[in-house]
Amino acid sequence: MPRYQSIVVLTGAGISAESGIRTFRASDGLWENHPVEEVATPEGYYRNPALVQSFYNGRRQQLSEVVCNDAHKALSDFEKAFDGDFLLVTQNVDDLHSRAGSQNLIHMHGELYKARCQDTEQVFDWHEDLTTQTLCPCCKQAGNLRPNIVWFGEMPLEMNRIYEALSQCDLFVSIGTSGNVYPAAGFFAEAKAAGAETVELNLEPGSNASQFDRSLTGHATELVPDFFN
Ligand code: BV8
Repeated sequence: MPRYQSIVVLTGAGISAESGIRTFRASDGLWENHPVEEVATPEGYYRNPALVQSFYNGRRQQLSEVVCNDAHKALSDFEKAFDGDFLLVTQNVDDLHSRAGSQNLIHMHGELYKARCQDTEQVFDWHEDLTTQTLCPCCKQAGNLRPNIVWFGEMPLEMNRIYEALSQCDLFVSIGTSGNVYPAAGFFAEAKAAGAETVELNLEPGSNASQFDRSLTGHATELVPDFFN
């Protein structure tokens, strides 16, 4: 790999697909006949909190049955050996990058293993089911605790830190994302404007593939270790 000073990597559901976590496209964006956008929105939550809680309980439970794959591990190994600036931004809400050992990591859409009090905004580690009857640890009220997930229409997390890194990077690599969800889908353009080389590693070309300097297609567990070796 040529000498880069500052690398930003963006991952999407495709990097966890070979660990057995379904992507949004694979499920045609539906869950039990509910469009993901409907279930993964504040409106959907307030309309039917029990349905949305069970959507996330099911995905949180699945995390105990899956393990990280060679793509997650290759990113963690590269970060440890790289002597420049490295930031991994994931759209995924699973914990597989953390389990693989990634350090400088931002979960811009939140995490399944976190819950947030809607009154105090306090965030808690949360590994069990969340229901509308769950008592919030800080205000001791039922119904106040929600998944610490960024839903459609909500502000993604740590955007200033992400844009700062994009404005400084000389390599931007997008892995396993269809490039349909903003603002993540626009990150490559921010990096390009900063003069970075842009690379896409994906099973099939994403919606912005033609605008990347390089777009490599294949399985993440093959592409990522090859690219970051
Ligand atoms: C915001 C948490 C303001 C929930 C998620 C109209 C036009 C443009 C934008 C909008 C619009 N209307 C509304 C918007 C904004 C909206 C948006 O983009 N909507 C889309 C639907 C048009 N965005 C928002 O609301 C965001 N907030 O904009 O706030 C703002 C703006 C700027 C700055 C500050 C504030 C909030 C979006 C967050 C929503 N929450 N997740 C949950 O996970 O349950 S998004 C959710 O869907 C995922 O997190 C993920 O990000 C997204 C799915 O995307 P991917 O990860 O790409 O997954 P997908 O299945 O689509 O693709 C998988 C890819 O992997 C495929 O390409 C496939 O080929 C590949 N693949 C498969 N297997 C493999 C593989 N690759 C390699 N190897 C394999 N084995």
